[in-house]
Amino acid sequence: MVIYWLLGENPIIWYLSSIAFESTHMNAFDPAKRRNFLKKASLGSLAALLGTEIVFALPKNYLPVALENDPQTLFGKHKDLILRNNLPWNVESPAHLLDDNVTPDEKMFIRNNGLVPETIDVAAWTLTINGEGVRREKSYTLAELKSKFPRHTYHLVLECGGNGRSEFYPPAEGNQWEVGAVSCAEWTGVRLKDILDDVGIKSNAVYVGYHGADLHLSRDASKEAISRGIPIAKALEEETLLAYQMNGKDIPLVHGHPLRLIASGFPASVSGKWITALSVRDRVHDGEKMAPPSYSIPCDPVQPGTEVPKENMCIIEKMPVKSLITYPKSGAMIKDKTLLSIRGHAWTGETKVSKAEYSIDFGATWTPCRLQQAKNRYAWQDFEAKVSFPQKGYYEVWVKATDNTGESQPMLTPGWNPKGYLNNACHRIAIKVV
Ligand SMILES: Nc1nc2c(c(=O)[nH]1)N[C@H]1C(S)=C(S)[C@@H](COP(=O)(O)O)O[C@H]1N2
Ligand SMILES: [Mo]
Repeated sequence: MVIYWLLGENPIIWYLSSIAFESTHMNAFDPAKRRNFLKKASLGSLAALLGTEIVFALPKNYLPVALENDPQTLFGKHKDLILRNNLPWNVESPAHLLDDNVTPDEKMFIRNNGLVPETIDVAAWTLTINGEGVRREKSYTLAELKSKFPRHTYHLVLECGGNGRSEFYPPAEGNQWEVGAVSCAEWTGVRLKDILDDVGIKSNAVYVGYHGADLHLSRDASKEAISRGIPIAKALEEETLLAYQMNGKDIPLVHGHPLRLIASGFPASVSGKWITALSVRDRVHDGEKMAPPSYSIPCDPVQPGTEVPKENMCIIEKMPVKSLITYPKSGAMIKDKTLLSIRGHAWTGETKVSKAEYSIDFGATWTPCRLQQAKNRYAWQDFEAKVSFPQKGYYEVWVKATDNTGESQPMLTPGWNPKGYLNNACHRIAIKVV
């Protein structure tokens, strides 16, 4: 099937609906497609979808509520986001929807380990700072946090440690993320450092662990869904925030309303949502999913498929340099002798990205892209280039970023590890010149 794409002067003339490297999205779970389908479906097929009889006839045009629980209806997500799991909710964005410099709420991936809190009492919400490393344990209301401490705004990348997991072989269990478990939104809040100054931290403080309000999947209140943390040096960085706003508004519920830790540059699992308490620890925090193999990789490289003893695993800290081509969508076709505009973003857990290059010959030669400066540290940097092709035919456009330490992206999936973290291989898109 051919879809026509008419964007004024744009050289892209159409996209093939399925072409190499377009992911095999689970269309059966695509909310929009599902809804359209449901509108046309007979009661009999609805019953099949529900897995049970519909005893009383539904009024005309009514959909069973049970089938309305999708990320679009529940969380206002874009209809083309990809559902990876619904218990817990894990939803990915396709690369071409991440084209904005600031990721809008509706295109932002969702990663949950437990259940999204059902009700949030903003007026009664408190943040407690406790642990072996604090001088005076203290609690703050949201109003106190907002009035007592200066407000700061940064553009900050959140990338799931498992982004790109689907490429590892042998496969790693967990959400089979392709490339879209990453976002860069504008976060506003108070610096964690200012709060830690206010409570006073002792010289034994080495780590800050978070506690959130989300329930464990079992609904057992004595268990935590996740409780990770960051070394004290990371906690004291200027960009480490306790955020109460995202993109100029209250944080959406699914992204951590009313208070979220943001420690960009590390795997996003340290950026705790629905924060009720932070513990300043005198040891590496030992909360849920801190211990290997969670968010850990072999300290030394291993042969793919190796079983790695826990004591040989190291907790992931800085995320590696990476980039994403967000325009055009993979599968674009252009007319011969026209230039193709490409663009996307590059980011790193280090200080900054210094170079982005593209290749149309599978990495044999590389040409620099135009690379923007970051808005601030840990913001992604936009790149763009105008690509010319020597003749008609099938091409792949690859992009490779290099950071200020000289580290660059590998072309193949790097460093196999048991849980499939840190795949920062170059992103590539398919292009046909016709
Ligand atoms: N309280 C809490 N915080 C959490 C999580 C969670 O399950 N519960 N998931 C973490 C993980 S693994 C990721 S990748 C990010 C995802 O953030 P997002 O859903 O806002 O995109 O949140 C992190 N913070
Ligand atoms: Mo994650």
